[in-house]
Amino acid sequence: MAKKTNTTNTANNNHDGKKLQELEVNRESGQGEFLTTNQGLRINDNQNSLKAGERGPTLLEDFIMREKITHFDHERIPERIVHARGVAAHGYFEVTESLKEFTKAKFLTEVGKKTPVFVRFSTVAGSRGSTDLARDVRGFAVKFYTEEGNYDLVGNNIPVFFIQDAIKFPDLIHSVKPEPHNEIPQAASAHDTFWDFISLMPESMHMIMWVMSDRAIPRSLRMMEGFGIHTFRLINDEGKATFVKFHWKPRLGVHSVAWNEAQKISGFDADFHRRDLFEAIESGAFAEWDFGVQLIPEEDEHKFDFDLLDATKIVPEELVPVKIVGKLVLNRNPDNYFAETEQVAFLPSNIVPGIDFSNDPLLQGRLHSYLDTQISRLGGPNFHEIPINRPVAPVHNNQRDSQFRQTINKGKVAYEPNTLGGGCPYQAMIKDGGFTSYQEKIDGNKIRTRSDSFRDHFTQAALFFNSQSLYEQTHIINALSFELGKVEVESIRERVVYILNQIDEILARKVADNLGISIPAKLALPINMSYPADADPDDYQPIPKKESKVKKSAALSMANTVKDTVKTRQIAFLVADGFEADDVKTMQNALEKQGATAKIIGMKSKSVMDSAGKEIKVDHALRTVASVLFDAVYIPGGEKSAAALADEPDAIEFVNEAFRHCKAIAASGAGVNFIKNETYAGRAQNDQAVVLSESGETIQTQDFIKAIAAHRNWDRETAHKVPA
Ligand code: HDE
Repeated sequence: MAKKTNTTNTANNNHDGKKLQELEVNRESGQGEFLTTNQGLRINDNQNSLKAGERGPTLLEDFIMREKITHFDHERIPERIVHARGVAAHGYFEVTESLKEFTKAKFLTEVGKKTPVFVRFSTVAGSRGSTDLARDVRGFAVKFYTEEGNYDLVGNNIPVFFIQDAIKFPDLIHSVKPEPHNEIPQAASAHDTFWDFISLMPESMHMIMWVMSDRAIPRSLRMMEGFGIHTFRLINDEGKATFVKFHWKPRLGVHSVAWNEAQKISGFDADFHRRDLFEAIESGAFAEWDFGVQLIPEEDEHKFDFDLLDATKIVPEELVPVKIVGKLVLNRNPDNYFAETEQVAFLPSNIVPGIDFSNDPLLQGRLHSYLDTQISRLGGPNFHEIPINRPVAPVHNNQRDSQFRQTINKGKVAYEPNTLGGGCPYQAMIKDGGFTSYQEKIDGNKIRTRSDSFRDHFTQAALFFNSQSLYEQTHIINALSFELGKVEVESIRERVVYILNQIDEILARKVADNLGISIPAKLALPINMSYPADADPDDYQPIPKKESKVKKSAALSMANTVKDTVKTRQIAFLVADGFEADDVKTMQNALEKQGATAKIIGMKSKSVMDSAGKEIKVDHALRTVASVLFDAVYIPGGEKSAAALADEPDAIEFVNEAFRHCKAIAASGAGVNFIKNETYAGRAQNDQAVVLSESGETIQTQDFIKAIAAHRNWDRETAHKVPA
């Protein structure tokens, strides 16, 4: 019997043709094995503690019970300070175009080369058990297990950040976390302390535009972009550097849910994103992204009207296009959430030869923070030995001891230089892959200040807002009105509205109107409180927004995303006894041919009867689900079924809610009567996402598929008022 069992999932070949799993030695299923203590002693009775007599007290001697309970007592480890709520998957990165001209990093230079990866997605503010659908930034952290060592690209789904300097990070996070006196609210930025901080931090405004947009409520983690955010450097064989920004572009497009929907999903299924990723991978629908780079020659560093080192800025794709050079495929779920997803440790300081940092002051602080935080979270400096964190590249050095040391280092030599160990392990020359830092020339005063080139806080915030479609702008206004509406202190709202007015007057006016206030003409407080005590505040005032070289950037609007696929979309088929079996078959076949999934929702949990009296298994009972968990809804024909749905308030609400959330709705035969007589969708006119095929007509499967692929018919929001 094999002691260790490997997973049987899709193989991930790394550069040497070895499987990642082969390098992970600690996988264990217990399948076919005896139950033992942690010392390997076989256990004979796991049901009863050792007692003095049948009804007597339990004995201290019961080392088996004590070992089991002691281990249990210590099962929890501290959750991450931020990004505590996460989900992850294994996969691979494949080079599709060589970057050899720009970098010597081996995992980026050979077309076709595959590097195993582990990717963790997360929300930022909430605790480990919080809802997936919080309005929040999503973490997008990728660990590449390269032959030259682990490379971690620890990014987000939003390409900019709230602050420009790492020293402010603890303040930002303290402001967004639940307020310390009552620990309310969980996983939400809609409260006083967050907006108080933001109102005094005008540099956050570009990020605020993104976080108040639908980007912060993704439909799926598989349908969001990822960004490295900071400017990094690529270094080639000749030692020449090129600035680079990293991008992940989802092959299914960038899609989001509606805010009203997000709030309801949080109630119906707080694990919505986690489940979606897990189920997609289990079903073989692997998550895929294109990997892109924006390359900027060192000589062009000062060519832009913003600073490349400022993490509150993007490089518009109109100025520097994104070049696609690779793809990411997530194809294997972890075997164990704790051992892999929880214990994985990402460090922006994990780099390989061919990649280097820039002087972005946010990045520089991160290079310290991530290593530091793992020491308390994972209990000491040996966390790199945890299987999920181990590089596939061999590790040899003179570091020794500390908590949870796993490696049994041989010999008496733990220092360098040495002769007793033959000088080993020895330093690597550059030709042998030895890492050297890019020799950037620095000549400056040691000084606590920020470059003037970091002072423009509003130009790109305005660029983002102007690049949005009308419905996206409305969603931003609504989100700001929701968040500020939850703020209790009037002066905080006023300060934020004042700053919004620096970005766009209509935006500020609409938010102010929703709040029932007017835009303040000036602020009682200076808008940036974060200048040093003895500095001249004027030197720290943000400058008014400038005329941007790029007026609108298509890449910033989700309206321009991929809209020609229904792959992995979940379609609810709402049925009751007597539904028309042929309708269901026709629609199901058409959808499944395109990679969507039909889910039969019946009145009862087990099964439902079709028009021919045949019993069909249901996927869900209506009472356990809601329309917010699906992408679209279809009502097949069948008089009896349609009549039963008309009698069921949950069925009517299901369709009304899908309609309100601008989803595609289709019906055929008697199902059309149900839609027309009982739901708001029946009143819709010229709505291409309501596809009705009357009795006797051919079912318009292709129109329905097109409407689902378009994701939502957002125009409905202005055309109809639906109280769902
Ligand atoms: Fe993080 N961040 N961060 N962050 N961050 C952490 O590290 C920190 C920032 C990001 O799935 C922590 O291992 C500082 C930007 C992700 O495990 C901590 C600053 C970006 C994850 C930390 C930032 C990120 C983290 C908490 C300001 C996008 C989750 C646990 C300088 C580029 C990784 C941990 C995972 C996690 C510090 C800002 C992304 C405390 C000091 C900007 C995706 O070390």
